[in-house]
Amino acid sequence: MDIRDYGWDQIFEQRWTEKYKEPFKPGRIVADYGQMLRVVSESGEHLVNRPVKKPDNETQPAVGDWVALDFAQEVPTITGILDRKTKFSRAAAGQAVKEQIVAANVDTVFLIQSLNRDFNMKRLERYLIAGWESGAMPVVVLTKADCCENVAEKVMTVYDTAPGVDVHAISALTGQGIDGIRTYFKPGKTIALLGSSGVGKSTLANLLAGKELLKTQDIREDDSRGRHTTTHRELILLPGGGLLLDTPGMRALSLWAAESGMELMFGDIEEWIGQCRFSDCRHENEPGCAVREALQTGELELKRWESWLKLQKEIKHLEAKKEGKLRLHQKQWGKQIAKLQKEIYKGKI
Ligand SMILES: Nc1nc2c(ncn2[C@@H]2O[C@H](COP(=O)(O)OP(=O)(O)OP(=O)(O)O)[C@@H](O)[C@H]2O)c(=O)[nH]1
Ligand SMILES: [Zn+2]
Repeated sequence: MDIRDYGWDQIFEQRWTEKYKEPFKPGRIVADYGQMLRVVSESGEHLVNRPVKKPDNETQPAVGDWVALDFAQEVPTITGILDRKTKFSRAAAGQAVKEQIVAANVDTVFLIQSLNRDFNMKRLERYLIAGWESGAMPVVVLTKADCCENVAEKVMTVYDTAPGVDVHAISALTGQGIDGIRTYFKPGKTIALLGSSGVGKSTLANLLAGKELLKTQDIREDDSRGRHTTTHRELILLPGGGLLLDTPGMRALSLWAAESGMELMFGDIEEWIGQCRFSDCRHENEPGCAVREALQTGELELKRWESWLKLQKEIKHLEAKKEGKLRLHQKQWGKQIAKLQKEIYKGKI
């Protein structure tokens, strides 16, 4: 097996030589089954255990990661993770303040939305922010073009919101736009399919692979989404070269990090804000507010401004949650140290 087909390149080679040597071997995680991970290395495919999480290291391996495999054991084990080139993350569902890495070391992220009733610019905006943030190149793929009367109009709307991003309207049914999609798959390049459940990720994956990879279910009569069918993440080597990562449909994309994504998506707004007379301008009715002015002249669209406000609120909330977690950690540490000091003082240690 040539690991270069799986995306191994000079950058990883360099990161590897800085950190590892024989008998360790590099391998790429191609599937995540929860407790078990499937890894490809030069000697083939291996099923390995998910490494035990250590308290001082929160980094958990994700599909797409390059890992160091120790073959000295009977069953190969993961001993380390190479620094990632890119990662597409979201905030994990539930109460815990936790990052969930959906895809690691991807070169391009297809942000997929269907052109039927599901089309939602607000949702696409969030995907674009997370897409830019990932470090990979975001590409918008609008599926089910056969179900839409005004494809060109919708494509233009996306172009307006995401200048500089490629937009493709496709149909798995008629084959429209599929050739354009194929151009992204080059040997060693990894592309992740990201989007809500039912947008047609698995259908597209099957089409690109030229065979049934994963089961898709027929759409239900009563809504425009498909059933949730893809259960695990899997990286697939395509026959013509290139790697495809189909991911399970996401119910909601809660942002995890957004700084550079916000800047790339809303750089103009940040510029307006910089021009307000008061540095603490709330952009409500202060004199010399450049944002209000831009809204009045129409240079800044109200819809975009409202999006920005809403996202900003969400990011502040997330930052506060992250900070709270950090403080809790510090508090717990503080308690342990105080206890230790007491014991030393009492001569117990
Ligand atoms: N009309 C039409 N239907 C499509 C197209 N692509 C996919 N579908 C249908 O949409 C439904 C959902 O497709 P899937 O490929 O399972 O969607 P998914 O994004 O993989 O869904 P999850 O696995 O739940 O994340 C299925 O019934 C497909 O047949 C298309 O281009 N046109
Ligand atoms: Zn202002």
